[in-house]
Amino acid sequence: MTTLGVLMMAYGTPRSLDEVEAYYTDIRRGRKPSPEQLADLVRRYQAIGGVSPLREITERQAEGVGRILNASGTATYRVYLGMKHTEPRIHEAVKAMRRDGIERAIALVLAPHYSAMSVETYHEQARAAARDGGPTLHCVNEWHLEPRFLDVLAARVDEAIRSCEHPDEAMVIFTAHSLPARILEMGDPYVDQLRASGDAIAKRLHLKHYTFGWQSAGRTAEPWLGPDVLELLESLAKEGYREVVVCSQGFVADHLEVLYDIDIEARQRAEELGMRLVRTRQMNDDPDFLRAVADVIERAKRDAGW
Ligand code: FEC
Repeated sequence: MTTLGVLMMAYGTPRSLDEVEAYYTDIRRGRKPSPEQLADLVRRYQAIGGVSPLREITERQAEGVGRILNASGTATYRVYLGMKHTEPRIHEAVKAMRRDGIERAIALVLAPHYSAMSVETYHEQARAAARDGGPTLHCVNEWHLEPRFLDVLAARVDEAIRSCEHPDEAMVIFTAHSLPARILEMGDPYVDQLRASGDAIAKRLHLKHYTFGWQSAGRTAEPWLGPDVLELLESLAKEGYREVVVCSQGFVADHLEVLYDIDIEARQRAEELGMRLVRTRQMNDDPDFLRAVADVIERAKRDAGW
């Protein structure tokens, strides 16, 4: 049986505070951050303990998905991890596949919702690296409606609601990373996909109170998708809500944007407004979540006719 490659792609995180400047410069496509911007980012990493757990979690996710795929017996798989902003880079993972004689690979980003400004940028890097000498890539654009993924997400939201003092009165806020608002004029599906997965969860759980907000917008002059979760908290407090459940549905791991932006910044704002904020647990290496990702890959294999 020939081995099918899986190019699993993720954001990447600095290994130590010393690497933050290079990381930030990479995110900014080669433009160094100002000393103030750098200091602010270092401060946020310090606030979550100095380093983000993202690297370790991503590695466990890749390893776990590989184990599940190979146990299913549908093919022999080999998973290669490629990061967008740190080592091992996406192009290095593609090169490693070529070196190992992998001729075909499923490419998947560990982010369920598609945008030309997020998932597509990973795919562009992967395709560029595979152009000369392969492997042939089948890229998965989105997997936000994968049934098993929705099962896990619904269970996490349900668990958080149950931990509220007044579950029937709590407002659920589905959040995702904001992007520049110009994606709306580009006809980008990102916003619709986030609404679709949030609506699907709301339907399953018969949620009476739920809404959508954006988090972690870039610090640039152009308009970003809103409302930002911090502003949303203010309007919800004015409407009389006293408990909110934040589900960062656009992310599948614990990392800076969850551990700082929600757990520290948003929680503090909620407390100032007299509200209690409960966050849903992230997917990390939950076996049911890893099974969902394996399902996505197996379906992609069938779609590719491999
Ligand atoms: O834990 C960690 O160390 C890494 C957490 C992390 C994840 C993540 C995911 C996404 N981002 C997306 C878009 C943007 C855009 C900009 C941007 C900037 C940053 C900065 C940090 C950062 N992002 Fe990120 N992102 C993470 C971390 N991101 C740090 C820089 C400082 C800051 O703004 O806080 C703005 C770029 C620019 O300035 O030009 C746009 C999207 C995702 C979710 C999809 C994915 O995972 O790829 C979209 C995790």
